[in-house]
Amino acid sequence: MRNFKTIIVTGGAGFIGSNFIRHIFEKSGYAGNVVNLDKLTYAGNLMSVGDIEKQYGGKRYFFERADICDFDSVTAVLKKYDADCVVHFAAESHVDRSILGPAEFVRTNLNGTFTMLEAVRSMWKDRKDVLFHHISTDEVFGSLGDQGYFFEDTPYDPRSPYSASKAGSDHLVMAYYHTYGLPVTLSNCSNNYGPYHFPEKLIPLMILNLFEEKPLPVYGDGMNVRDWLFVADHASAIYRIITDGNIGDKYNVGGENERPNIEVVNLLCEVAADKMGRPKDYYKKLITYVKDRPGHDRRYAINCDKLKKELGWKQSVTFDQGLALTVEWYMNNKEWVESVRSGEYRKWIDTNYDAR
Ligand code: NAD
Ligand code: TDX
Repeated sequence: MRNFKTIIVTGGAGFIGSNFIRHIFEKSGYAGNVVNLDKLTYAGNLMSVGDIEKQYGGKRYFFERADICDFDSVTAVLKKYDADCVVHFAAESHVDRSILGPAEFVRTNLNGTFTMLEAVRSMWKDRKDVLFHHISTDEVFGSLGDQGYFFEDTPYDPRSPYSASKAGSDHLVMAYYHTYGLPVTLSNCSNNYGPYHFPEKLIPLMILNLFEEKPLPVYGDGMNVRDWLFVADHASAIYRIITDGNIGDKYNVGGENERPNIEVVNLLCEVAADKMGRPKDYYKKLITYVKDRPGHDRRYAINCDKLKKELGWKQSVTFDQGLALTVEWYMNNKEWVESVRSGEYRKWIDTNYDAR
């Protein structure tokens, strides 16, 4: 088992990064430091790590506002904290935004990952007691028909500007392993859901619209299939991989929980009705079929047997449990929701942290 002294988490103010930081402090037994390196784009919110800052800030948790595309800033942070591990989440993550504006995806996901790799290569040189872990997506494998699964060796076939930029970043990470001997691990994960999820993505968007009885926009025929994983389970998988995974290996992470979108939306309507004391089908009248996403991948399904067999990982919650926890979280965290929606937190950040 590898032990690290200081882990830099890029994108730690985002959805999965903040859940990962919480997992390592509260669940993993990790005894070292964590540096959250985040540019705080529209998707980054320090409220998502407010509890961690309060408990560990200045002792074992540190925040650095920096852009992963800025070599000097990233190198300065690596040096300042003498980091021996990077867990790289920072990215532009929303497929619809990548269709409207691909340039930022190429800049952040491709150039940003390249810059991170160059920074660790220049700082770490030939050290072998270090690790660069790259977070990627199942979307790099393309779109499945009714049958079959994505395995670690499934050929890449990305279809959206988002998945193409993630695919390119994966190739760069593996190239640095093969060419320069940089110790790396890489994980490709399916759709996450849970607390702190930015409400542009399907599940939190539907939950917040449900609360306000607004239309629930379902793309196309609603039969596109995604494999849903509770975010805390993704966090535990990543910790397993960075401590025990084979250097140079890729690991698939999935929920083994395939659902057509319309089934997810129907389930959310039922969970919300239960929590709000409404009749079971009360919210279903809000479901509205809308124009499909261009190039909408039909089905994703992950085979994660390697992670389960080699590293003994497994999911901890069922989809019903995870959805109930998620709906409750959004009911009980109105302040976070309002800050994300109003942009108030951005004003606070801009007066409290200067961009480097
Ligand atoms: P997110 O959009 O919620 O968060 C991204 C974070 O990265 C934000 O805090 C943002 O401020 C930061 N960031 C963006 N550009 C930056 C830059 N140039 N420099 C520094 N920080 C920057 O994303 P997420 O859903 O938490 O996804 C995290 C990672 O996981 C991404 O790499 C994504 O591709 C991958 N992933 C996500 C899912 C999912 O279902 N959400 C599934 C598989 C893989
Ligand atoms: O309003 C909506 N209506 C709808 O039908 C939205 C936002 C989405 N959808 C559909 C599109 C997808 O089939 O729901 C499905 C899920 O959509 P998103 O939440 O946008 O996720 P997806 O495009 O599948 O990508 C997510 O999982 C893989 C993350 O955003 C990526 O970062 C991750 O790599």
